[in-house]
Amino acid sequence: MKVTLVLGDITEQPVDAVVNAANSSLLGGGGVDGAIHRRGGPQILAECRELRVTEYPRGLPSGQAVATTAGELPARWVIHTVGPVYSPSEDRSALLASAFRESLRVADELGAQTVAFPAVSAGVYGWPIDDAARIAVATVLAAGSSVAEVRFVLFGQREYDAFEAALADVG
Ligand code: AR6
Repeated sequence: MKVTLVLGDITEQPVDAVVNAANSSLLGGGGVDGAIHRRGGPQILAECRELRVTEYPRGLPSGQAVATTAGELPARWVIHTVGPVYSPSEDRSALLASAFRESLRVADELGAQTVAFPAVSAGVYGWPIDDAARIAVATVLAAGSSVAEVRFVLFGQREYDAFEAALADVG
């Protein structure tokens, strides 16, 4: 698996699957979630509503992932995952790792070759970026996925630098 870094907007990435840092409701929100629904159009939300009626009546639990169409995005699928809210008093890093691992498991099921990830949990959910980057990079490299390219799409230079350092650390 090749891991690449891009400074930019994940909604502009021509990849097989874009990962969304969603919340358990699957019904949209701010940050990257808001951007994906805005740029992807109403088809994504319609499928999310359907998932709430069928598979996830109580919402998608933290650490899990599920796919929908990508609507009007230049991708085939959106893989919605829910990262944990950062807690300074409780170690939730296993849930953050699970969000990346489960997203790749869904990508493998779909047959996706290229997958773009944002820095899940590192925005509204408050995860310190250096630690979030370390967990993200280590988890995708250890996942044993058939995905050919994982592209981390970072929205700011600080996030990009953190991922670059995390990637350098693993050699
Ligand atoms: N492309 C790439 N990265 C982005 C984009 C974009 N268009 N927009 C924001 N980011 P966040 P979370 C970065 O808050 O912390 C939502 O309301 C952002 O700078 O989107 O997992 C959901 O509905 C940050 O580095 O996700 C949930 O309620 C990273 O994406 C909650 O936020 C993640 O920030 C999830 O919080």
